[in-house]
Amino acid sequence: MNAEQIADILDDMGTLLEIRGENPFRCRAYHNAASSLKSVTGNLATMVADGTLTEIPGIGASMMTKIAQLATSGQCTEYEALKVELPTGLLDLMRVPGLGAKKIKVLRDTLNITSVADLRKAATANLIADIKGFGAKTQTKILEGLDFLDTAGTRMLQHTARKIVTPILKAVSEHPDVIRSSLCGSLRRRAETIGDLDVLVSTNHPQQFLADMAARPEVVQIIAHGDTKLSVRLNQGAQCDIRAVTDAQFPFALNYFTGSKLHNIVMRKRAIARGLKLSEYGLESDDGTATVCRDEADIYKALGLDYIPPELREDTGEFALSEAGAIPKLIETEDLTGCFHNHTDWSDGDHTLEQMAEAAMTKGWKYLGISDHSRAAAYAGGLSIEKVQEQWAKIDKLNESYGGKFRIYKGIECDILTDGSLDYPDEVLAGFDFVVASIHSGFGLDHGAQTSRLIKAVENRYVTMLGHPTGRLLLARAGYPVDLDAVISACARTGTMIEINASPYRLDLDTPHCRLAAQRGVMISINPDAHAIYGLDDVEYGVGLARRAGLSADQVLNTFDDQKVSELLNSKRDRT
Ligand code: DGT
Ligand code: CA
Ligand code: CA
Ligand code: ZN
Repeated sequence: MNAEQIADILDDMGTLLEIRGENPFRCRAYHNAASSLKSVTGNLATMVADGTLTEIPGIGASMMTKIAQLATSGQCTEYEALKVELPTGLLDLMRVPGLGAKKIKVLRDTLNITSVADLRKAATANLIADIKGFGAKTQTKILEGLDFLDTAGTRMLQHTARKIVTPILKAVSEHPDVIRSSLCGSLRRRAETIGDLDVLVSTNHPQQFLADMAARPEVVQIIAHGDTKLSVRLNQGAQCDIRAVTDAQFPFALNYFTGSKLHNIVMRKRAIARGLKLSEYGLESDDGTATVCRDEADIYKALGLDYIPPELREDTGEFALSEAGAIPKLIETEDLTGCFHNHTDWSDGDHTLEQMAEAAMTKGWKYLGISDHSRAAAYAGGLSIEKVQEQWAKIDKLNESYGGKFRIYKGIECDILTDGSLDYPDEVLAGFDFVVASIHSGFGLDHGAQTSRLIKAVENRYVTMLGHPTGRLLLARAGYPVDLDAVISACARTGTMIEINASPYRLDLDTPHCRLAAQRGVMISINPDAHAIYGLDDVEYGVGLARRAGLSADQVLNTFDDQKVSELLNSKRDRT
């Protein structure tokens, strides 16, 4: 077993002991050892053999014995005993948002709940509300948490979906019988998470084409195989629907299968209002006359509308905009001139300042904003004040060497401490070109406290932008409870920008709040939160979210030229 696997088991042991009601210090020892183990850089086997592992804080002699057992045999006596005593279904309960070891202990002691299935049964039967210290509100929270887990189990992140569908799209576009082809569904709309994959082609030989697709090596299982539709399972259990239509039908099918469902319903109603019938096959009047449409734009035109880009098709106001001729010119990846919030090997990134800058130059960017972690984020190699100053000197040197052709902006991803203060004093913050303020701890604060904490941080004049404002991890962790509306107002009032954290694991801000922020005049920054050079490509997902929120380039910081970007970075701190 490697260090990471062992750390996970130690964490599980700590949790199981907590659920058993063990002394908190003893439980914490396991969690501490686990987190120390995760930062071990040397060879674990050697460190176990020569005993140097015990020199690491949090790992004593008895902990090392357990680690040694796990490292060599993948088992450890105490863990095996714990698993016999406590059903491991209890550990699954830790994944339900809002439940921790303490609550799980109570659930087990009072209702003998030892699995997610038990929990669902009890919550549905209204039994949780009566437990002392729980109540109806907690029960509702638990039911919501269970729903969250359900969706998380059946949906994919965008980058996973893209990776799985890419070989299929390639095969489709290279197939000799295919006339036109396109991705459809939620992935074409660049939705934050994806249920299944949808692919459409036009061809004169649908049956031959679908038979060829069914025989592809990527296909793991055939779910349904008809004359015009094939449903298959691909890698990682992802479902893919492939449909074949005639080329005359293609625009209608493309529009229908792109969705969303709610958008389609409005489209059909608009057709009816004009005495027409819209389906995935065509647009017909009552007497059977077909309206010819060569592409999707023609369909929108026939219904009295300007073209609506796929990212806006959610029935969240796009029809009113389209009718008024006010669909914005949405931002594109090519509009980006650089980006902020990137990590290097000074904290927890993989690559050096030089390598990151070079990768940005290769993309044709004019600047790169570096923001390693601040000192409170010790687990991620957060920088001491001395280190910060050292990095500034290094960046100055590099910038000099670029001779004005490229610029590294000095920044930091500064932790917002529990009380809303920042992780460095203002004198230090003032030395950065920009400060991204983020929450990485204290997720447990209640709604009110979390909101005041964020607003207090936003009020600091050196905070240029707010980082991953909801703290959500898509399909893994809901955001912390916070009044984002109030936080966005505070940003608008203080001239603080907000990032779209473009990591496909986060996409944070979410779409509706991004739209709201932009409407209130808050400048948005599309930040990849790159921890390696290839992470810079994640800006693509941020652009997708910005488009869904209806943003044009002038609402996004990193689309301006270097001089304007500098001005915008300084505008808040220059206010009197
Ligand atoms: P997903 O797969 O859950 O991420 O979301 P979608 O939007 O890709 O949904 P999917 O794959 O079930 O269907 C693809 C599109 O087909 C959907 O966006 C709209 C259209 N569609 C499917 N079922 C219906 C329906 O019952 N009514 C209407 N109006 N459209 C539908
Ligand atoms: Ca789909
Ligand atoms: Ca589908
Ligand atoms: Zn962060």
